Parts: sequence; structure tokens; C-alpha cells
Amino acid sequence: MRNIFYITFLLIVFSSCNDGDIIINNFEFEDASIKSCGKNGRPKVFFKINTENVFESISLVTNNTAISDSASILTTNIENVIRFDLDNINKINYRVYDGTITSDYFCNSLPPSTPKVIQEFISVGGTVVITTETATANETDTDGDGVPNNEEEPGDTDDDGILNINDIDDDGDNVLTKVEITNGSGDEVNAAGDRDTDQDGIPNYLDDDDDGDGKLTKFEVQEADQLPTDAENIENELAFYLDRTKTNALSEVTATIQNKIDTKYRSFITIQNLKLQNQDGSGEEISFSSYEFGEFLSNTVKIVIPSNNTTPEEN
Ligand SMILES: [Ca+2]
Ligand SMILES: [Ca+2]
Ligand SMILES: [Ca+2]
Ligand SMILES: [Ca+2]
Repeated sequence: MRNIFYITFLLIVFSSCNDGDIIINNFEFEDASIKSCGKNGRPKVFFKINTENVFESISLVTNNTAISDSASILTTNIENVIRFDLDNINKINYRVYDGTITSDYFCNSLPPSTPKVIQEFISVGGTVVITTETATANETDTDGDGVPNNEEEPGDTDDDGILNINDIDDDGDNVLTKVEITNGSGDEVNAAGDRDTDQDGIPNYLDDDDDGDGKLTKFEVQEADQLPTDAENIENELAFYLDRTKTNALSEVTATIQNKIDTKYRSFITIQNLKLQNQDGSGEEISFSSYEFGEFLSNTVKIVIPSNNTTPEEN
């Protein structure tokens, strides 16, 4: 906020020193969130638009290869800071217009003829610094398994190294928790009201032998397929793992469900030693030791926990 105030102050002073120039009375982009266009073979654009009182935008154009091509992701790299200098291709552009602007202004391959730019500053120096962290996609149910965080059993029930709060198969029986908590009519439940087929008090989603027939759910499959929920492992609409009269059991089950959960990436863009020059020919410059451009929040993507270095999947 201090930096925003600083440029506001500078611009007002600067404008008032130039008789006849347009008075910029607001450089304060209320919303810190940044929008983006994908690359589509061109440099990528990040921008903020202000349409209150004054029609203005500030944008960062970049062809830096560390930045994703996707419009909805800046980067998924939370390990490293992205840092590059502004130059003829990578630049900050501040503009004031004579009318309302929309995202199309930046995202169309051909810039529209209106609104007209009536004042423009372009960077003549600075270093872009981008740091990224993960952001929870679902605050109340991190792994999206249908059991809210505050109701997840503490710890790691199946000892697979993934805490229950992040585990989409809490008991490690190859049946997703969100499947195991589903109650149908006539299902047996425990005292807490959770589905508990063998009525041993342990809900199915935490029970590795759901039907209590002595064969672990994970092994109540046929050779053809190794997931207990697949059609091969269901007879007369009842899965073997829920049928205590059947003990279909295979000892050589190696499949485990890949633990994919939703997440987002939040990137913070700061420009160090930013120097902007007025394009009106006056050569006037304004400078910042550090300008907080804003935050870019990605769309929700699926990642594997624990990380196996696969590329996150866009939903
Ligand atoms: Ca869980
Ligand atoms: Ca399970
Ligand atoms: Ca049980
Ligand atoms: Ca069983």
C-alpha cells in the first residue's frame, strides 16, 4: 500500500508540474489481483484494469520461459524465485485511456482502435521478482474426499505417509473415501451415523476390511482388475468387498490409487528498481525502489501428493 501511495503522490506532483497535462488523480488499483492472457505464440501479458473515476491499466508483458503458456497459471514452481530484467520485450506499461477498457484490450491479437490511449508510461529499467506458493483450493475439505477437515480422523490411518487430511483413500483399501462415505438406503451405519458395513464401529472409510469377512478390501478383487470398485469385482450389484458371504481374494494386488488433490498457486509479482518513462516526448521519469504489481492466483489444478514431479493437471 505504501508503494501505491508513493506513485500516486509522485504522479500528482508530476502532473501538476506540467501545465495542460492530464491530471492523474488515481493510480490506486483497488483490486490487487492480476489477470492474464495465455501466450498463443506471443509474449504473455499480466494486467490490472481500473475503470473507476479514471480509465487506466498497468501491464507486464514478458516472454520469460519460466512463465507458463497457460492463461490460468503463472507457474507451478514453488521452489524457485523467478527473476528477470525489464527490457525491450519484457516491460511494464502504464496507460490512461479515454474510455472503458476490458480484458479483450490485452488478450486480442490485434489491439482494438478504441478506447484511445491518452497517456502512457513504459518501463526503462527494473527487475521482475516472482515468488509462488500453493493455496488451498478447498478451505474446509483440503483433499476433497467429502470428509470435512474438522471431521477427518487425526493422523495417518493407513500409514502411507499422507496425513488423512490430504488422503483421498484414508484407509488405503483402494476404495476412495468419497465412495466409502456414501450411504444408500438400508446401509448399516455406526453410532456416529457413518456407513459401517460390518458394524464393528469403524466406518467403512477407515476400515480396511469393510465386510468383516477376514479378507482385506484391497484384496477382494479379481485378477483382471485391481480396484475393488470396478465392474469385474461386483456381482448382483453388490461389490465383493461389501459382501461378507464372498471372499474373493487375490493376494497379488499391487495397485494403489494415486493421491491427486486440488490446489492452486498464488504468485506475487514485485518490480524492483522500476523506472517508468512518459511517452509524451518529455522524457519525464518516475521511479520506485520496489513496486508491488500484485497477486496472480491460478485456476484449480490437480497435483499428486506426495509429489512425483508430474505436471499438474488443469481441470
Ligand atoms: Ca482424507
Ligand atoms: Ca478407502
Ligand atoms: Ca467397519
Ligand atoms: Ca473383506
